[in-house]
Amino acid sequence: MHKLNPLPIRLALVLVLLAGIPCTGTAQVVSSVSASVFNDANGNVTKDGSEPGLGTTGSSRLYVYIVRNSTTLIVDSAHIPSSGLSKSMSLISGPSYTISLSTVQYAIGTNVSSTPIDRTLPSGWYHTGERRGTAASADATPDGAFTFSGLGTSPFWFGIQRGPAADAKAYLVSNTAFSTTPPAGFPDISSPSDPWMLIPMNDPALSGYTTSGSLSGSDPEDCPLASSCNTGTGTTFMIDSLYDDTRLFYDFGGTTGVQEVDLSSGPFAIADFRVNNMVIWGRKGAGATGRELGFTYALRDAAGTSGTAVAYTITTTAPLPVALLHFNASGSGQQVVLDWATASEQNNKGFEIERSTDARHWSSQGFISSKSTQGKSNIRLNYTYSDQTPEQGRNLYRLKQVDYDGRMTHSPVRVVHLSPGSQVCLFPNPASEQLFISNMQGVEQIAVYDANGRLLYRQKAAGDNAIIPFQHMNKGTYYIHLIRENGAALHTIMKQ
Ligand SMILES: [Ca+2]
Ligand SMILES: [Ca+2]
Repeated sequence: MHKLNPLPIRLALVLVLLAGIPCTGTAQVVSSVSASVFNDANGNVTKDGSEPGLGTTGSSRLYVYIVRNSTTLIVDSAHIPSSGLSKSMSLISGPSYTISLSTVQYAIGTNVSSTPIDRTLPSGWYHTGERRGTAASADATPDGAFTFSGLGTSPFWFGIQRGPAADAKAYLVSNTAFSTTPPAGFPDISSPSDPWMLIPMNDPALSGYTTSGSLSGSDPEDCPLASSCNTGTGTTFMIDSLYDDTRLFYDFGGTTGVQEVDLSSGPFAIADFRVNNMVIWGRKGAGATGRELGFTYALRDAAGTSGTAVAYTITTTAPLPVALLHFNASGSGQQVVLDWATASEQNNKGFEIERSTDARHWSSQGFISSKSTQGKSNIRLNYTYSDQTPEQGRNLYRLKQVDYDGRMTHSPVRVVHLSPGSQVCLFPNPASEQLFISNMQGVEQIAVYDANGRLLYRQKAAGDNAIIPFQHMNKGTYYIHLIRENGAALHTIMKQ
């Protein structure tokens, strides 16, 4: 096979280059320039000592093109060798040129107004900026193109680098790993009307990854090994979005202290991330499959490029306990009425009513089934229960919320005192011949008024019961005033 002599080819290329230079017919001033492409890990558009030259982005070769802006023609080009430093390219005098970096090959003489130079870098690669010479200021827009005028021999510098990748994480956690007590220095965001629970990000329950619960990822320049950007490695993470029912708090230390992750003005940056400084809150009722807790986050590398946001998801084995909006107990005559409401329910079978007089021994009084559909609700549901047989004196009540899978959670305890005086009984009503009053413990006087407020009758109470003669009363309304040392009660009686 005949082997070509490379020398004539090089000569032919020079001729082609010269043919591409527009001739104005006047004397031409010619200078030669070169371009250097380097891996700008820290994004400062300066080739720092440890930043190598680059001739390719992976499998893609790199080229630079010089376009004379007045004609929009490519007047010279060079391919970048592995050293990152191109051959010299020729310039004639002219007011304005643009030098561009591309992975696409174009012929000299190409008109870029009809065939624009594609400066898009392969996936994962980013321009960090361009400059001419080491002292000159960089182009404000990192886009692989730099417009300049005038001759000179200073090389052109193109910084490129690869973006980082955060690790997607998914945890399955027992809902018992969640707490209602925040770590020291963190605020308690829970309230009776909107209850929440929390898990610190360094909790051992967040397991299954080499970096446990920490945010993590890698970057080809900064931390190339898998997950080697994580807690304590000086890494910046960006919180990109929050799931419903999730809130995050981070302790920045110093004067900044604990801050809530706030996305109202875009992704939330946490520089020099530390796993010990993050607390994850979940709203009660949430957490299980279909209503997971979590957020999305990205890693930001030393050059300032944020990678794609990935999910950090926590699924709890059961929903965080039902969210009780309120729970009240009140005595009314001979009965005690309990009422409560839920803001949301997950897997809720219903509520066992428990009563005690000593806060140690509890007995079940009945069961109220959940009003939700199959235990699941995202709207307010109201419940009532009436205890017709409370004990005299102190009654303690609590709700035992029971899940379909047998798990249960107790509500706070409510106390109702039924004093003997509250059970006074007047009968019959309407009255005809006599009015009987029983259970009058503590009553000192009895007074009877007519509908106009005139006192008709007054007597001292003697014992727990009394009989008031009514046979001479006219038909109508009467008021029976039972007077105690510490107050009085008014009862309305009809005479028929
Ligand atoms: Ca640099
Ligand atoms: Ca990087």
